[in-house]
Amino acid sequence: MATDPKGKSPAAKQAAGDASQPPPEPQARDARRDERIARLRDSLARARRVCVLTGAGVSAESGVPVYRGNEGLYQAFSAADMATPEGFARNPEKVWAWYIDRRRQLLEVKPNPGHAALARLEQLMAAQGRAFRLVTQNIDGLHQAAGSRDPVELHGNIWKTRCTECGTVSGQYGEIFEGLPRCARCKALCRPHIVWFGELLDPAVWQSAVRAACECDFLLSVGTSAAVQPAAGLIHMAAANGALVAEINLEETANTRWVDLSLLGKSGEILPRVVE
Ligand code: BV8
Ligand code: ZN
Repeated sequence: MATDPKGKSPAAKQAAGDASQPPPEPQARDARRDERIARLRDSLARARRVCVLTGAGVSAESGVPVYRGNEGLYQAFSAADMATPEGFARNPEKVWAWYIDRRRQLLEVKPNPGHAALARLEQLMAAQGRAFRLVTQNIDGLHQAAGSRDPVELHGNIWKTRCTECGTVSGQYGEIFEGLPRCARCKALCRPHIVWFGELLDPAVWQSAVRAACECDFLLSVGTSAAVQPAAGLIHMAAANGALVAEINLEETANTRWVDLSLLGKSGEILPRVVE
């Protein structure tokens, strides 16, 4: 009898919502969703140490494009050209123009109820003396704009730049400029302070994410395809350390079949109902 990372039986898979079953009637579907939202709320209420991992999906309802899928950024732009050190070396003007464009778009958007619910959950848990850590793959800064204090930004932040020579990090929200930015200290070329493909994450940042995932007793994955390493590995680390794992995502991911609780839908609609 086939099992998966959590050693689940077919019956357990059924309970967690196995995709091979015909889709239930709308009412039945909503009833199942309500029941799952209640289970997620209860599990969160019982958890002592919570880690939330977010991806681009949590910002989608704010109008920020996700990366993959038909509407994804990587449909229109090649990650190899725009999100690798080699691409930047080949054509820094093109890469900066792309990031400045994305900055301009971000000036037009606001955090959505999903971001707000996670900020509220952080405050609620702090008030109850329970541990909470938000770890994000997003570079858009919308968690902070919603009031989340100090999320772990695994892949950097679009409003920051870094000197390619002396490594000085600078920049702040709202900065828009033409051409290539130069380092205030050594006048060398600056690059976006973002982790590109083929680049290691900042060791201190990664260490705090690993600690949050390995020490939590409940990990909630929200709006990520879990397609990018090492970030996606955090979900497995939490499971391997005995944590309950839940997922909120618009569509199925590689983890949907094994997590303890899967809620398919929009995080901006589901999270506010989970964090009341
Ligand atoms: C590294 C910054 C060591 C740029 C990003 C082969 C196998 C395994 C790994 C590798 C491999 N080859 C290379 C690797 C390593 C590579 C990797 O994982 N590649 C993948 C693609 C296979 N990883 C790296 O390179 C990392 N570094 O490993 O260093 C090393 C060194 C050398 C060689 C090997 C290893 C660095 C990774 C960081 C790259 N930088 N972004 C920028 O943003 O411009 S990653 C990029 O993808 C984003 O940061 C993003 O966060 C990340 C993950 O994407 P998601 O956030 O999940 O977004 P996605 O669009 O995929 O999914 C959104 C989901 O939301 C969807 O499922 C959708 O259904 C859902 N959704 C949509 N709307 C909603 C919603 N959900 C809820 N509500 C909604 N409303
Ligand atoms: Zn410098």
